[in-house]
Amino acid sequence: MQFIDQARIAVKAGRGGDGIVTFRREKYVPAGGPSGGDGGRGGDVLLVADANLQTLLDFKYKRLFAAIEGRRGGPNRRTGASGDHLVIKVPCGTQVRDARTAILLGDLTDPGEELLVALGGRGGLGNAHYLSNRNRAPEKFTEGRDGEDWLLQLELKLLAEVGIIGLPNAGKSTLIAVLSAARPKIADYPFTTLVPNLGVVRRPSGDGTVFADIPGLIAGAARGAGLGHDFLRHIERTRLLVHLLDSSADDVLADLQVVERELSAYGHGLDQRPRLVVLSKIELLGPSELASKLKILNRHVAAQGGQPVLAISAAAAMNLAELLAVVWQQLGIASASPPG
Ligand SMILES: Nc1nc2c(ncn2[C@@H]2O[C@H](COP(=O)(O)OP(=O)(O)OP(=O)(O)O)[C@@H](O)[C@H]2O)c(=O)[nH]1
Ligand SMILES: [Mg+2]
Repeated sequence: MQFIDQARIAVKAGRGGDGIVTFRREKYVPAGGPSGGDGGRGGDVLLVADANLQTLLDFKYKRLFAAIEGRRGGPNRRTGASGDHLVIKVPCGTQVRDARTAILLGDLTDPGEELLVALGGRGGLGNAHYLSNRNRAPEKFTEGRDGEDWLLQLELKLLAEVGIIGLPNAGKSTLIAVLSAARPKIADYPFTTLVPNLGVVRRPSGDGTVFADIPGLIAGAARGAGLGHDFLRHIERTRLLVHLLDSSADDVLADLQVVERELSAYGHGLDQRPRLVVLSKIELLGPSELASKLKILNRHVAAQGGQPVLAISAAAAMNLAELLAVVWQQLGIASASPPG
């Protein structure tokens, strides 16, 4: 699946229908009065957040959205039908800006949340409106007004509560695959993940929490190196970062620090975000090697006031319940029972 997170679309609301000029023609009524009805209102354009969408991919192919025009007025003072509103579905987490000024128009986060982006034109007035004592047979009417049109910039920030970060090949995608129903590509080479993967992990309460697995970060990522930079944006809104480290690396502390530097270089508060440092692939290590790597990491993390480093294996399903228990605790979600 291609991941599109920015799109530019043009929206146009419906024009109002014109008012019309008619006169009553009835048997036995010598001079029927003006009876032209008003035009109907043009349809509005609305955006609505839809929980079933994950990307802005649809907008790659369709960029013009126009609502229906109001109908002309009818005889016998009948008002024309209003144009239907056009409702455009966008994924939750879509921010909407006026493309010309970059002014933020709205932020559609909750499912069902709506934003009116273009107001339909008012209908014109029919000649029945202009009846007066001075003019018993007005020929005057007005045209419908144009609907608003706007150029919009859409930007999707994935709404995940937990972001899984780390160097390429650390095992991030493997972890989200064992914790959730997400089935990202996993392979033994760096930069396997090219687009963020979202997975819903069941909490003890049965509800889901969205985890995001993002492409690997490398030195210079915050300045644009590798693939990670574009995607750091997606973890801006997470509440917790799970920082995975490949335990088979020679210098796990250096690996940890590379990513830490990128988080602080990127800014936006990412280096202040609560974080769990997690050593992965531990079934590959002997007990003494594991203990010494944990010791080195813990010394560094404790100096920052961080949580103790966790040791897991996604492949061998080791300590995953313990990891989740700490995640729920960090998010303030109570565990149903202590992990066993
Ligand atoms: N032995 C072992 N191998 C693992 C474990 N977790 C992941 N791997 C392997 O590590 C390699 C990389 O795993 P991925 O999950 O693709 O790593 P990633 O961090 O998503 O990598 P990028 O997407 O490239 O950043 C794959 O060959 C996995 O099979 C583990 O717990 N133990
Ligand atoms: Mg990956």
